[in-house]
Formats: sequence, C-alpha cells, structure tokens
Amino acid sequence: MIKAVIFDLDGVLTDTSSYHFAAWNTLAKTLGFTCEPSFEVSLRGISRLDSLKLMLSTYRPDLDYSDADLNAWATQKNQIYLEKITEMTPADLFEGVLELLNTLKAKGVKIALASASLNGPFLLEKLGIQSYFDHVVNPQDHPSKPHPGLFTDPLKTFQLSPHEAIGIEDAPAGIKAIKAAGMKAIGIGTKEDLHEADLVVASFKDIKYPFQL
Ligand code: B16
Ligand code: MG
Repeated sequence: MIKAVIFDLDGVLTDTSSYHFAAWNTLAKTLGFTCEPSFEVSLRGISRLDSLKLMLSTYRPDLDYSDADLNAWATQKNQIYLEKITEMTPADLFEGVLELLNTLKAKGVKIALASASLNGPFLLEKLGIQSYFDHVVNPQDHPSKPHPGLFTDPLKTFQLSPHEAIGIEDAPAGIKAIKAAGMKAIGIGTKEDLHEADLVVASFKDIKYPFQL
C-alpha cells in the first residue's frame, strides 16, 4: 500500500523547467554561447552549480574560470530566474495537481518534496500549496540527482520502506534517483527520455489515483 508520494517540483508541479532553461540561456549569451533546445532535458534535476559546470564543459571547454566566477554566474542566473517566478501564482500549477494533493490528504497519504531547487520553498508558497507538504527535503543535504539522497530522505523521515512510496519526476536523472532509492517511479514526459520509469504519462493531468503501477 502506498503511504507516501514524493514529488519533484520543476517540470512536475509547474512549468519552471522552461524558466530555468530560458534563464540559463540569457546567462549563456553573455558568455558567448547558446544551449540547444535538446540540451534542456540534461539540466533537469541537476543543481545550480552542477548545471553551470555541465553547460561550460559542453559549450565552452576552452574557458578558464575560478570558483568566484562560477558563483557569480550562478547568482546572475538565479536573479534572472527569480524575476520570472516572483510573478507566479496558484494559477500556474499544472492541471490536476491540486486535485491529486487533495485526494492524497484525504486518504492520509504523506506528501514530500524532493526538488534539487533552493527556490523550492519559495515556489511552494507562490503556488499556494506549502501546507500540503509534510516534509520538504533540503537540497543542500544531498548531491544532485541521480544520487538517491533526495528521495531516501523522506523515507527516513516518514519511517517507510521504498515499496510504500512512489516518486514523480520529469527528469531522466530524477527517475534514476527514484529507482536507486528502491521506489517505483512515475515519469512525466516522453518514454524516450524516461524509459527507466515504471509508468510514463504525457502530463500531470494523466496521473490517476490509485496509481496504475
Ligand atoms: P535552483 P527539480 C531542479 O529542480 C531543476 O530541474 C534544475 O533545472 C535546477 O538547476 C535545479 O532544480 C536547481 O534549481 O537554481 O532553483 O536551486 O526539477 O529537482 O525540482
Ligand atoms: Mg524536475
């Protein structure tokens, strides 16, 4: 029996994956490159600094930079991203999110957030759903996905075994993290990107409860 659902945030609860990518490309322009649209999926679920390092090693392997440069660029990207998310409201939740959260609450199923984003708590507040979450993992306590830490953390908090919880993700790295934690995974996106998931749906509104896993 499922006793907890562990949600990713960006690209699962709302469309912030595209905002992250747009903000990265605004920064990339100032550094003399542009990330192709196909690169977006590889940045999903990856921490801010790891995303930046991945972009630089892919597009500007010639560039010399210090840790101070990295931190300054990461801060610059986050400022661009914050301008976008500051304007978000509960209307930006994907269709079906509120209904599922209400159903889970009514059934006594625990709800956790396992986002790599340091902006997670701020976004939950903007989206008006923070009170639904029994546990919000601090991403600073764990390495980037595909490390399972972000997903094993709520299992420890709720004292559950992996088969009693499921994870919902839009990132290939996130699906790998859920599977490495020993849990079943629902992927939101395409089967091509998320072939390691137990179930793949095109969008959040296609998730039915009880889960058909
Ligand atoms: P921040 P998720 C991840 O969130 C995003 O997918 C990824 O693109 C982003 O770099 C990462 O959060 C860190 O976000 O810069 O806001 O700390 O998908 O794990 O909810
Ligand atoms: Mg995501």
